[in-house]
Amino acid sequence: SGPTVAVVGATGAVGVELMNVLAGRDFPYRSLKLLASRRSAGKHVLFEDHEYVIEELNEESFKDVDIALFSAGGSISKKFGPLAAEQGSIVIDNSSAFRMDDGVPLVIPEVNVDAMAHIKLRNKKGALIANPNCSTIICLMAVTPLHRYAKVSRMVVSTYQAASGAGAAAMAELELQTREVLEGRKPTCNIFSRQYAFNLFSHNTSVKENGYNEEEMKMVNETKKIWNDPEVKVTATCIRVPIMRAHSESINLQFQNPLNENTAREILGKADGVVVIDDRAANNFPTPIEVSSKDAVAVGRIRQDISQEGCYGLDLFACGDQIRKGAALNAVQIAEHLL
Ligand code: 2RA
Repeated sequence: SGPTVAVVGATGAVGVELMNVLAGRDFPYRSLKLLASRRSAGKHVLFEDHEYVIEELNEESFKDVDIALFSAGGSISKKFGPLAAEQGSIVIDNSSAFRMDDGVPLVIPEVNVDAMAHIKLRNKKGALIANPNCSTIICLMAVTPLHRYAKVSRMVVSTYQAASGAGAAAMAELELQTREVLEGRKPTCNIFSRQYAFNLFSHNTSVKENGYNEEEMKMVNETKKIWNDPEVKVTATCIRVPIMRAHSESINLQFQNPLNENTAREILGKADGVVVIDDRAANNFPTPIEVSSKDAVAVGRIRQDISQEGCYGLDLFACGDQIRKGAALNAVQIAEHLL
């Protein structure tokens, strides 16, 4: 009796994780349809003791599909997302195609689930819901509980982003290059135009007129939309680092009301989807390896910002799995709120 679900981009890193999360959370789908490009069509996938054949995505794919989880890149979302919604599917899109469109909710369930309150399966009406960018999700999971308490007036984020954000091929290239460099061979540079192993570089998205790259402007613009606060000041520097699948973020906050570090630690300790790892004596704080393949965003290095007066500033460090909470888990949690 549950919804019919389609996964668009079923063979990609996020597509595979979407299926892991659907299974892991026992999502009550009545039937599942795996859609991908012609290249992958016909492949057999065993999932939850059932053999699926991947189907080629086309205009007819969304008939009788209640929920369509898209993670196949912006052009596929632009081409098929609205069409699926017109045919009555509720589309949860992982790409940036519709995130800033008025009327398209941009949702992190623990942060702003009210933004999608008007969309339910029982309405029998198609809709588009956008999944925020992974680095935005990880940041706002850590910061929103504090924002609700003391209202953030300015946020400065520096990210250390994993290979998975650039796809499975980037993860494979990082592994290959690491081997090549250790063996004294010239690193193979197909995905990025420079050495990635034992290196780091400014995020690979294009740099705009104002000197910010797309990834940084996503953090700025998506934060304002998700918090429904066009006045909040946000700036970001996004860096790609040689880590497999979890993003790390250094976050500096200025609040309108005072917030002391112990209260902040207490608030975060109770926040859904967040774990606090903040042991100064043991110098034990969040690491990307420890959050990989886990649901929760880990937060630590919680301390008063000594460059700000009184208790109006805080510094934090957060790590979160880019494929999971940064994409697949968040999308499935959105789907759960449609039931
Ligand atoms: C990245 N946020 O990490 C992008 C992926 N969606 O490159």
